[in-house]
Amino acid sequence: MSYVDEIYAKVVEQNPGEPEFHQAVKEVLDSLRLVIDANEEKYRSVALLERLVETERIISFRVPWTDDKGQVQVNKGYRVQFNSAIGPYKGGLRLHPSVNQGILKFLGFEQIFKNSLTGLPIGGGKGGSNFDPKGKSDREVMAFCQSFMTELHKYIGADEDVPAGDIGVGGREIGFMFGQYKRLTGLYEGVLTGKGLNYGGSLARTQATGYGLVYILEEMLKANDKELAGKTVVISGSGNVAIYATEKAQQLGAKVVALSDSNGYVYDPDGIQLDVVKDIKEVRRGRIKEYVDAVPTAKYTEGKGIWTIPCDIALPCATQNELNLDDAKALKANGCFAVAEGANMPSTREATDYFLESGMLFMPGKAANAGGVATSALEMSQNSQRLSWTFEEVDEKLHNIMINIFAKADDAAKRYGVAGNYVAGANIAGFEKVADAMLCQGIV
Ligand code: NDP
Ligand code: 2IT
Repeated sequence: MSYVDEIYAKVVEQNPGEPEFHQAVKEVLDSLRLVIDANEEKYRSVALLERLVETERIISFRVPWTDDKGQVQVNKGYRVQFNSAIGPYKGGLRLHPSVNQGILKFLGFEQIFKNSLTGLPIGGGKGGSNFDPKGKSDREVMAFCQSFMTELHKYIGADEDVPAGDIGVGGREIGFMFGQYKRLTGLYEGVLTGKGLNYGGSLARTQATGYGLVYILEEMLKANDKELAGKTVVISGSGNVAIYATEKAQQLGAKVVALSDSNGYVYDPDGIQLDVVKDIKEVRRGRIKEYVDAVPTAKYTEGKGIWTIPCDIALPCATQNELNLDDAKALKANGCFAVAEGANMPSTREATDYFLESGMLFMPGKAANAGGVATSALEMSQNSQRLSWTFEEVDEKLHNIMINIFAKADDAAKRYGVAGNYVAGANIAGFEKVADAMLCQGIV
């Protein structure tokens, strides 16, 4: 059995009941086959792959908090510290009822390669809780965040592990967590990113993931003699990533015609009015179906089905495995020619394979959504310097980082004879730096 197949079999056997983690490992290992076969002896002798797929540490803890009725509630909290070969652990916190250890391991594993691709000194981590922020009062969210941080603060720090936002964690939650960290430790340091602008946050961090996604999409289109202006775009989700992907796509002359949430999707053939969406989602924390109250010419459909809307470009920006093989076929049949993933692993393996085999342009999440964590690393730099850069400075750095990520993925794919396969290219380029650092640092 090849080294890759051996390791994958072990991962499945030793991590039961964690299908998303298996899926993420399989996708990465499959595309590293050529690199690993070429270095098999070297890697085997130091158990490089065995170490790569094993978390350095997982912290798992209870999070008790009191709801508005005075009832005590208990959630599960986690921090997965996956790999620190190239820098302190870095990655978001997810608050969603679906969160479990396997999902956080898949996200932490992806984060290792994504963070490496940014070119910045950040290792891979992820955390979160099965707490559901939906329908909770601000006080309940604060009570949860304070309790979560009361345990988590023992394991994080500006040079150790720097969490940030992800699904269900935005500026409000980061604020509550930062306040509690400061109160418990007495330290005013860059221990979290995505902070508010008046207490150490970075300009352009809010926009970064969505903007970065569109910047790398532009690079992929340019390299394939296509352009974004005038194209019709469908974007799933209507959270942080989806909103700012819409904003940048619109600024660059594309027409975004659909957005969704976990209940359903809106189709606006005249082009989504983003101020309406921002008011619903960022101000009122409402549902996407409210869009049609403000724009009656748009249509709301309950349930899944967003990928049946005809478009040139699709940007899945909601959650893992939201786009399956049937969706991929529907996109292609309707003329879609490019897909870039704002979310982490939104396409199933079958959908990804279909995109590649049918000749569509496809940019995987670990390259396409890396602008968020890259800008988090820029926030860390500003915190260390005790300086703030302008929006334009940060945005320009972000833009260059995305251009570089495209170049790295493109180059690695070409070096290994799979030109245009940016899945392989991103995995290989991300892996090379981490593997090299692990080899240099000995058996740790
Ligand atoms: P938000 O919480 O701001 O928004 C998430 C959006 O996705 C909401 O519209 C939500 O709908 C929808 N969604 C979430 N879970 C599901 C589900 N199980 N089924 C259907 N829809 C769902 O999160 P973000 O925008 O920050 O994150 C979106 C994706 O991008 C995630 O995969 C995240 O890991 C990834 N990402 C985020 C980064 C960031 O900087 N924020 C950076 C890189 C990647 P509803 O409100 O109904 O739940
Ligand atoms: O998936 C991700 O890259 C994020 N949620 C952002 C992580 C970060 O540290 O900014």
